[in-house]
Amino acid sequence: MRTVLITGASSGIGAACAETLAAENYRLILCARREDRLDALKLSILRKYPTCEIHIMVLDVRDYEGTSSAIESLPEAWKNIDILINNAGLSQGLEPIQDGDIGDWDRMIDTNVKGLLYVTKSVSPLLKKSKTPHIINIGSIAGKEVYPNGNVYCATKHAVDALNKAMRIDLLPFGIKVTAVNPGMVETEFSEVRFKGDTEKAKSVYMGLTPLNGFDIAEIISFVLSRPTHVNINDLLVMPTAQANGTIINRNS
Ligand code: NDP
Ligand code: 8X3
Repeated sequence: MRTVLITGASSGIGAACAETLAAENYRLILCARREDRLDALKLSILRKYPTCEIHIMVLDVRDYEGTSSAIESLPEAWKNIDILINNAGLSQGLEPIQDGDIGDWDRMIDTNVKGLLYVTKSVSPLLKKSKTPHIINIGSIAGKEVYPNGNVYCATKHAVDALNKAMRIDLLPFGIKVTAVNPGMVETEFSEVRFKGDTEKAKSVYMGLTPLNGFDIAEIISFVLSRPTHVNINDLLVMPTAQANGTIINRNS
């Protein structure tokens, strides 16, 4: 039975990964800041899969001390982590650079880049002990292209793209697989967070098309994790059929 640590498990892609991997008999360490959400997710997974083993870890990935000590002080039975899904992330605002908000920039850089590094540094010593170690980094089409007003969010996801490649080099001697899964538009709480609770604006992002949902991404991650030991999927870009690239979208589909 493999143990997977998922950051950003309280919502969207992370929560869908938790449910999908529970169905496949993985042991789950679920991390996020919102404890009530993690508790509710744990209960709902246990209702469906009563034998699933779940450990909840409340953490803010921007806090290196908190993150590293939470991982160091995991109960012994939960230290055998095989898989890390670096999924926690967010976008804040959608303005041109000259009008950008410094607080928004800091939150994106601190979460998407520094947070991902802090978690990876803290979990790597445990992954090195696994027979099937694997890191999955959730990047984005925003890490492959830059779109208008996406500036800092795109920069953070380009950094994830670079770190994904860097991890594959640095962790090669330890046999740790490293995969980037880069989605296009996925309907989650992402746009609500980007537009700071403006649900109407968030909904309009997905108007006239069928976006991906969290389970579309979770199923792909499950496939990536199911490859034999000698096979690694390095980098994967997945879009809704109605989305050609970062900006060209068919809203009559
Ligand atoms: P959601 O907003 O639904 O989920 C984001 C998750 O990240 C939440 O569980 C949130 O938990 C967690 N999170 C945010 N900040 C922190 C923090 N400081 N510490 C710990 N956890 C944090 O969005 P998605 O599921 O869509 O996003 C997941 C990932 O997918 C992100 O990296 C995003 O950039 C990426 N992505 C999303 C796309 C989309 O269109 N939705 C497309 C491409 C990539 P909590 O608030 O409880 O801490
Ligand atoms: C999230 C999707 O299109 O806003 O990474 O970049 S997008």
